[in-house]
Amino acid sequence: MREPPAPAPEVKHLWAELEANGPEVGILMGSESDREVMEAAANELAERAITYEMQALSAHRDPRGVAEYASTAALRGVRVIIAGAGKAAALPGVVAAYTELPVIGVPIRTSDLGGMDSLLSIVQMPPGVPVACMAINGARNAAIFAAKILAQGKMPPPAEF
Ligand code: RP5
Repeated sequence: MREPPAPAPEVKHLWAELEANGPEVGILMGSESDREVMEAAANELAERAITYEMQALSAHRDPRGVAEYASTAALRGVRVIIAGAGKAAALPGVVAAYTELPVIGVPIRTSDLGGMDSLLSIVQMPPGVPVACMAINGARNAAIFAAKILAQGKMPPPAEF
């Protein structure tokens, strides 16, 4: 049998840093001020014994950080990304632009426009770059939806009649 190709010496150290057993779900939020809402997603995943990581990362304030996170998440073992953001909520869409992983967006309720700003920002993705948009503050549903995605391929075959 052929050996798999060895990484080039100049990138070998990057392979050592890869954690293919990373968490199954990455929860991102545009700001620490979103954490209270997004905790509902974390709690739901924890109840279902689904591993996750959670961090605040802003598409507008730290675009390079978002690009790095999204473009390396799959390599670390992440299989679904949940991204919550408010106002001009670019985060889920920008994440989807950098990864082939399914992205679930959670529009955060805002004091000025009630979250309609967040909802419309997340739901109106251009063709080719989909984001699954939950309800305003729908963080728990985002986790349930992530669980359903992760369950694909693990279902027992349907009973024969
Ligand atoms: C968005 O702006 C965040 O997702 C948050 O919902 C909103 C306000 O952020 P902060 O000003 O509280 O950091 O980017």
